[in-house]
Amino acid sequence: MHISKTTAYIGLGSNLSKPIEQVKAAIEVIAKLPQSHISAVSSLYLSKPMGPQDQDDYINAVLALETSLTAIELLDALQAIEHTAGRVRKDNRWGARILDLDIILFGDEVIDSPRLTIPHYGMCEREFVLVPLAEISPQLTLPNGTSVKLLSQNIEKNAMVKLN
Ligand code: PH2
Ligand code: MG
Ligand code: MG
Repeated sequence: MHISKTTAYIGLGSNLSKPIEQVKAAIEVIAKLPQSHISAVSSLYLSKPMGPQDQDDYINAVLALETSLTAIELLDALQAIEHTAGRVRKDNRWGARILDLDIILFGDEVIDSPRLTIPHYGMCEREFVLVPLAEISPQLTLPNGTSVKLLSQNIEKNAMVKLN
């Protein structure tokens, strides 16, 4: 039987406990998810913290995952990976974290549920999401038709550095 796949874009971020290693290790774990395969991985980027400034710079990246998991199944899997990496959920909005895995886009789906908002609510204001996303998928548009490349060209870069 043929099971159709959706392209999900996942944002990765870390600013604790060797962030480059955290992001690379997370990519290896995501590569082993069931019913899924990675089709593109962006460069790693070194970005200034958005939010509280008394925290270290972040390593960010975005990957494309072809998956026949549902969005909620993917969210469960990503939260399990965050947990295994040692992430403790606490009330620190925009604070330091070992590993953050966010579903940025899930095909053309628009989801507004208690656990999941897709497209990711902050993606259009974040250089560390838009630039790596446009790097791996320059033709991509949001469900409302907006060009990701145009958004990435117009966003303030905040001295973000591409590492590789
Ligand atoms: N994530 C946050 C808060 N601030 N700043 C950068 N540069 N990169 C992030 O991934 C990030 C952040 C909460 O998820
Ligand atoms: Mg996040
Ligand atoms: Mg998150």
